[in-house]
Amino acid sequence: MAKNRYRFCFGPWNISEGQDPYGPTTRPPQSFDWKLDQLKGLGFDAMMFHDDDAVADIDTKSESQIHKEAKALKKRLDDRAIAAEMVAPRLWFSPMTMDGAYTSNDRKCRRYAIDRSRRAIDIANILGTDILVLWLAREGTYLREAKDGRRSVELLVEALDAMLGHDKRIRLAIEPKPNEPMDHAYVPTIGHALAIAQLTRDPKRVGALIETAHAILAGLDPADEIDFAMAFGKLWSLHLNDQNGLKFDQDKPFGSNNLRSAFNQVRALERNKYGSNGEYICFDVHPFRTTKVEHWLDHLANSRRTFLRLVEKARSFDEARARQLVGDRNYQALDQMVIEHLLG
Ligand code: GLO
Ligand code: MG
Repeated sequence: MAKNRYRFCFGPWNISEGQDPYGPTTRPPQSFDWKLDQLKGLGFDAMMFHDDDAVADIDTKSESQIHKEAKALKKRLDDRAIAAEMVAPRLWFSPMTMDGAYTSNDRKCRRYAIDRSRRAIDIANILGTDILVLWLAREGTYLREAKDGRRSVELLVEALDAMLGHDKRIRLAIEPKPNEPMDHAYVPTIGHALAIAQLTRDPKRVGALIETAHAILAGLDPADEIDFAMAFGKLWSLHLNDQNGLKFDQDKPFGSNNLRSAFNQVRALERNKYGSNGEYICFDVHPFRTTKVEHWLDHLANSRRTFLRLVEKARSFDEARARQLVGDRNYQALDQMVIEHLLG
């Protein structure tokens, strides 16, 4: 496999138990330590953390207790030479985030969301990462009339400003998603994320995380989203996976549904030199509900393997020939050339 600069990560939630809205779990839960122990053997280097993956029951704990537990986790990570790629405040579980977090109509709930985000930043500091990921899960509406869209943008900016003010080094990576759980989300695309960044007190520290499935759900080409964010120097993390059309968020293995789209995402990463500033390739993938316990790491290993094979495909693609065909406007031949290359 190609020598490459890429480093990989996943989150503890990516070794999941198989529940869906219509049925219970199909695999028993695994301990966090077991998940950590699998990571290196699978060829991964880092782990992503929700704030409460790092410090369980975070809402019931004092600041000093949170710091103490985060430090203990940092030691366990160091002992295993595992990095923390990012921390993300989980702002969609608590009853306080039922109607949104930063854009809740209830001031007390908005305060809760900002306080919790500040604690997540403290955890990121302790774990040695300067990236706070913001998947704005419930920032949107179930029905249009429930919130004021203009006011919601202002509230989002206020919240981002509070986070930027809390820590001079933290970078905020917004993970856009157009829907689910909301009918419509306020930050559905990379363009929205980067536009909101411009309204904050420090636009340089507000960037983005692209997830393949989320781009597809927005009707966009994930490779174009990658090129767009990287043209601004703002792609700080990445959730590669796959998605079959406009339905619930599937988090399939990378390349599982559309190999050509996966190839184009890898080509975009290659031409933009993603990873050269230390960014990781994260796979936000889940095992199928049918997956047996003995196979439940395969979606991670397979995603990584497919990615590396596509790096080889991107590097062995005959660029000179492709340029010739582009020059000749022979897209018919270019199309077939890509297909033949992928078929090998
Ligand atoms: C869900 C998101 C979710 C986030 C994770 C990190 O659709 O992709 O998995 O990436 O919670 O914030
Ligand atoms: Mg994600």
